[in-house]
Amino acid sequence: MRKQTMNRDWIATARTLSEALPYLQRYAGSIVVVKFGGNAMGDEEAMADFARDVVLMRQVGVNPVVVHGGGPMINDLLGKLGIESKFLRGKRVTDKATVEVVEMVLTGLVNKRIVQAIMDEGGRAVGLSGKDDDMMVCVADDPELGFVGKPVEMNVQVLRDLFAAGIIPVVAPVATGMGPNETFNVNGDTAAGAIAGALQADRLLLLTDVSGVKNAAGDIVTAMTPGEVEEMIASGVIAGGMIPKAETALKALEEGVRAVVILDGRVPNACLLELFTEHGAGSLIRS
Ligand code: X2W
Repeated sequence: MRKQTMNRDWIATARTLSEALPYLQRYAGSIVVVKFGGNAMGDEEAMADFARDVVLMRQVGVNPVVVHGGGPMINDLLGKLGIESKFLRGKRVTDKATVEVVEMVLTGLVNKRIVQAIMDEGGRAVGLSGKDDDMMVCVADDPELGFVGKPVEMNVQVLRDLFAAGIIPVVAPVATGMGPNETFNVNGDTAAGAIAGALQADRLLLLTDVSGVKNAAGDIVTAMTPGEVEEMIASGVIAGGMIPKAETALKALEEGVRAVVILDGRVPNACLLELFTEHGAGSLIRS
C-alpha cells in the first residue's frame, strides 16, 4: 500500500536512487562477472540478498555472470561418503572419486540453488558448467593435484547468447579436457578470472569473506595498480588465501578485464555498493 507520510528515510531512499544515475548510465550494457564463493553464500537470507543484487543489475541493463564456488558443500558430501580431502597451495587434491563428488555438488546442488534463488527474485537464470558448449577446456594444472584443471581454451559465445536473451548465466567451475570424457575441478576464482578475461569484462567482482586486501599496517587498501599488487605479494603483505585471488586479478587484467574488485560478500548489497555508489567496496585493482 502507498504510504503518504514523508519521513527522512523515504527522502534518503529517493536521493540514493537519484545519485545512482551516473553509475547506472556508466554500467548499462557492461559485463560484470561475479565470483560467489562457498564461504560467502552463508544462509538463506544471504543467498536471497545476493540473488536480488544480481537481478537488479540485470534489470538496469548490466550483463551479470555468476561464477560460483562451493568448497564447504563439497567438504560436507566428501565427509558423509568417508572420502578424505586435502588442499595443496589453495587447491583441492582431486582424484577420480573426488572429481565425481565435485561435479555432483557444484553442477547439481550449488548451481541449482543459485539459479532458483535468482528465479525467486524475479530474474531469469540458466545454470551451466564449463562443459556446456565446451565453454572451458582445461589441461591438468599440476600432476600433484590430479584432476584439477587449468583453463587453456575458452568458448564464451553461449554466455553472449544468454545475455542477448536477458538471461543470467550461473556457471559451475567444472570443465572438460582436450580428450574425450575428461572432467576437471577448477578453482572458482580461476574459473571466474578465465571467464572474465574471455568476455573482456568491465568488472570482475571477487566476493570473499574478508573485507578486502590489507596493507602492512592492517588497513584495507581501496585502490591498487597491478604493480603494487605484485610488490605486496613479493614482500609477503599479501599472503595465504589472498594470494590466489590477487594472482587471478593480475591475470584477468592482463587478459583485458578493465578492473577487478576483491570485496566482502558478507556486507549486505556488496555488489550494489561497489557498482552503483560513490562509496565503492573492498579493494579495486586496475592499471
Ligand atoms: C574447488 C572448487 C570449488 C571452489 C574445490 O574443490 O573446493 C579446487 O580447489 P570456493 O567456495 O570458491 O572455495 N576447486 C581446484 O572454488 O569453491
